[in-house]
Amino acid sequence: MTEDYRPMWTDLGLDLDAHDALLDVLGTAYKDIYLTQKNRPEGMAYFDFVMSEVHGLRIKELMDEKASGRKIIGSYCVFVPEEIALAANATLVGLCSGADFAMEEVEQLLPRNTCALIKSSFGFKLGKVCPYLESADMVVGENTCDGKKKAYESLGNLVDNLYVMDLPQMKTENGKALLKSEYLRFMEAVEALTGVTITAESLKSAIGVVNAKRAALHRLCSLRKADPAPISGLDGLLANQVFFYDNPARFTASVHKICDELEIRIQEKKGAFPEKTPRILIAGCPQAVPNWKFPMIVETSGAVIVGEESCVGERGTRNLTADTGSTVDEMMDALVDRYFQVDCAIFTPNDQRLLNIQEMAAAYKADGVIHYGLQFCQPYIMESIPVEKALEEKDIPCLRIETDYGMEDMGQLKTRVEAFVEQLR
Ligand code: BJ8
Repeated sequence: MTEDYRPMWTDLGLDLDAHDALLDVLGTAYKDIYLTQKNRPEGMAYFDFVMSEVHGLRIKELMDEKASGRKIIGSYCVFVPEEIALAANATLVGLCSGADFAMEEVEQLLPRNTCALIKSSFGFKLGKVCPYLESADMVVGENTCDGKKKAYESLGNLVDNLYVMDLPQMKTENGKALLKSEYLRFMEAVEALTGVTITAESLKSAIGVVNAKRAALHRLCSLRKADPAPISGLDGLLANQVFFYDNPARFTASVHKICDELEIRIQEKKGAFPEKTPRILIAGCPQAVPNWKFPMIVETSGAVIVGEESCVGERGTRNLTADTGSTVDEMMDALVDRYFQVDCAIFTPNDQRLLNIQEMAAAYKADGVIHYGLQFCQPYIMESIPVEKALEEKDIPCLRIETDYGMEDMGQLKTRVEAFVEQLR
């Protein structure tokens, strides 16, 4: 890190010893997993820098924003619209949930058979190691899966600024009406928090900013369709992870910069892996920072990941919001239309997700799909069976795996992935 941020972390109430230990593990993992990759695009240096400063400079920026009167809103789900936060002069950040921490304390509040992502969000709070959570003026929980829904009841006892958003479970007109009323309620809560009234102008501009961010990732995704893949899956995932933390305009510019470089690499047939390397699409649960375990296994087993059907990936960024509305209400409808298309497995039925996976597998010329399920995640594990069937119909091999954030199953996973990759050759 470029500076001594310890006074800032102390002010935020972090446990400095625990936080040092976390940064130590994170730094080593990043070095071992990311910096040992070969043939990386030069533009990844920006993302390396962001990661090295993810608890440092970026937090300092957020603290400076707070000092100037801006509010910070933390979120655990892609259903929380960043556009509404930005339109009210607030900043939305993703909250840490990608590593095990303080598990003994966590398991006093949550059953052991809770998914790693939920346990992690509690661990970062109980261990006092997430500066994003501690700097947030509002923490948004959402009624998605049962695990999260019930966990927020307990999280409400740990944070005093939890706001819970209800979400539909069915893609019906009633479901859409619920989403709209919840987005309007969220808008009011954000306005109350910031003291800023959202106007047609501010909402339009916010939609533009978030659309630009997503469009930059669309460009990156489409470049990953090339063979040889110009960028590794690990690096592609990293860009998708940084999406949740970085300053939006800077993120957009940095992604375009790397895309310019990738276009040249494609022309020169320069890849992160050789041409004809088996291509894998990952589908399933989100992989939040610093959950790099599974892509690392895949990409050290002779395959390259060319896309992520995940909320930290295409499910989260797939659609843009129409920016043709001229009133706040019209634009809120446009936001509802956009977010209502997110094909999270909490919806029933969720056939569109199967079609999206089939389409993605074809578009990315994937030789196989690996369905990534976090242990105890009922919605995605249940859906992995229809996903496998839908892929069978298209003659696309599918491997379903279940894992967590621990390292105990690394050997077993590697053996299964290697066998799968061998089958794709
Ligand atoms: S829109 S995927 S970010 S809810 S892994 S906590 S589903 S038991 S994360 Fe998600 Fe929003 Fe849906 Fe996306 Fe539950 Fe499963 Fe755990 Fe999960």
